Amino acid sequence: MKNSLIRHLDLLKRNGKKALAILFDPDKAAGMDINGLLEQIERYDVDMILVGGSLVKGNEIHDLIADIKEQSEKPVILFPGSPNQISDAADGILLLSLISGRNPELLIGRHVEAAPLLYQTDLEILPTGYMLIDSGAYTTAHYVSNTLPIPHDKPQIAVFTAMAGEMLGLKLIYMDGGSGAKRTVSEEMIRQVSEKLTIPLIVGGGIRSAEKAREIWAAGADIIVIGTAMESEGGENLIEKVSHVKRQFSLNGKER
Ligand code: 1GP
Repeated sequence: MKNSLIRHLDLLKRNGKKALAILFDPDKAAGMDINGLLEQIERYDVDMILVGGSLVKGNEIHDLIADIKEQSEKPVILFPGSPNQISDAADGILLLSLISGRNPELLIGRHVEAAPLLYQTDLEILPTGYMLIDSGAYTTAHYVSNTLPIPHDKPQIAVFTAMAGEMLGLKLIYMDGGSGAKRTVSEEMIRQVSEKLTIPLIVGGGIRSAEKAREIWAAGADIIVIGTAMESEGGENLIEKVSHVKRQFSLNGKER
């Protein structure tokens, strides 16, 4: 089984380096300047492209990945809302178990459906403990998953949940305020969770500025995900600015 992406992310973490992921939701790609964004992604220090969303149809995913692959060498990783978003055109898949919720379908049910499909692909499987965190808005992810998010001001619940995920053998933890979150996961929650994890911590939801990216990385996130901010004008400049912040972390080592 492939493990080069996981190995790369582990190595970055061990060396105190940060990673940047840009998320494309195929549902919203029509109104976006994907070519312009891909130019910036190639030019600056983006580590990977995530593709997926809560409400995407299978063929949209496949077409978008084919377009990306024509223009970009970066690894493309599926961030699927459902098993119909599996595409062999990508390099890997975040196999998400929604460990913040108590919906058995999203803890293990969909994975059973997906397993025989994944077995036939060359995708690298990245087993990921996915945690939805209350972000001040009722997001599509909350609605579609039919689960309650972890309260924004209860870091200890997040810590214990993430620890359980790592103890179960998951390779990544992803704390997500949901797409377009009004507020990001708190620095305090990120700090407490990252202190207890040895596996890489991904944080996403509501990151719309280089300063916010810096705060989230400094609090202890290893990988940040930016999606919605790419849908508005200025997304291309944001890639340049955030990539500059990321480089500073690499030069300075751990900034915490
Ligand atoms: C959503 O974490 C991702 O699942 C990215 O969030 O779209 O708010 O950047 P945004």
